[in-house]
Amino acid sequence: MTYFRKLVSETTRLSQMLERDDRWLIIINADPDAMASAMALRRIMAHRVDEVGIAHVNEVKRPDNLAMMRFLRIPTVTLTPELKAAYTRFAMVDSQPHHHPDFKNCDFSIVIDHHPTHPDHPVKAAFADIRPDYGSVSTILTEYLYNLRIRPGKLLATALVYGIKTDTQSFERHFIEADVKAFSYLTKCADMVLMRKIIHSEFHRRWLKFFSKAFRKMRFVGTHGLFVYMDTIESPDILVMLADFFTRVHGLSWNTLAAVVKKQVVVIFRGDGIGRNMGHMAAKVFGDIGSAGGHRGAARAEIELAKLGGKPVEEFLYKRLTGKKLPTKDRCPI
Ligand SMILES: [Mn+2]
Repeated sequence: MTYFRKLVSETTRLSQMLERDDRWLIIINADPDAMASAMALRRIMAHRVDEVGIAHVNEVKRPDNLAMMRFLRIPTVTLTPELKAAYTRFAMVDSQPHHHPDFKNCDFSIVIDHHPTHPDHPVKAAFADIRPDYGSVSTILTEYLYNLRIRPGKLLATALVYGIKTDTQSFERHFIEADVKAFSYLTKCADMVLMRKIIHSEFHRRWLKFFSKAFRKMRFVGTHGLFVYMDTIESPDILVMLADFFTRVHGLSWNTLAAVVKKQVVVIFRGDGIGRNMGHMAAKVFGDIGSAGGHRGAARAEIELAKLGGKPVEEFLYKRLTGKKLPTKDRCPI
């Protein structure tokens, strides 16, 4: 057993906690890493205890997360007091008890996580394995499976690969060698067709109408910029989704998507990280009138609609962004 680190004492202690009559509930804040890790822990517990359930405290909305639940058959359900009452023991993966108000009033016996610990909130679980250096909890659970000589089935392996991939942003964000090893080990058992299906589930059908509107209303700014005003919408998530989409267009180096959301003018900035600094741009253009700032590649501004004094929003934003008057649509280069 040389491929992954040895976990003799951990797996022994973990196994000792699993008793025949117990009904375990694994509680998560559902994202790909949490769901994959919960599936792996459930696999470890299966056949050793009476029952294992998975419950999440958040609303799962992202299309890739929903695709993952559907195609990899992840049986997670919304946590309710009634559901909780049906279980005798509680475990948590990819979180710590102080991370979410709905985790409170729950006595966790197992916590496996990779977020940094907080001195004010020590984790008191009987079994706690917290490794902030790891890129994903999916990696930690892969090591547990390996040490317990459990070969992950196709769906579990695919889930763990996707967990590692999302948490490390395909190894663009922090990771350690164990994450790479787990990824390479798991891809041998994973289903890459399902994986692609999940990765490519980026948009909801109900979002398509926003694309058609954005394409109609887009205005190029200079040679590499794009500005789109989306009128009034219900959620800034739509702007983020569109702005992220436009970053994938070759020849555009930055874009700005704006709309009125609940009496606030919300402006989302996305840049390629090479040219203009979006954080500086947001602060410079809107810092005097609202909250504005962010990073080199992504920024945001929010301005109270009332501060515009009834001025047409699109004209106001365009003038601020370009210093020029809003051209009539037929004159506007698209
Ligand atoms: Mn994670």
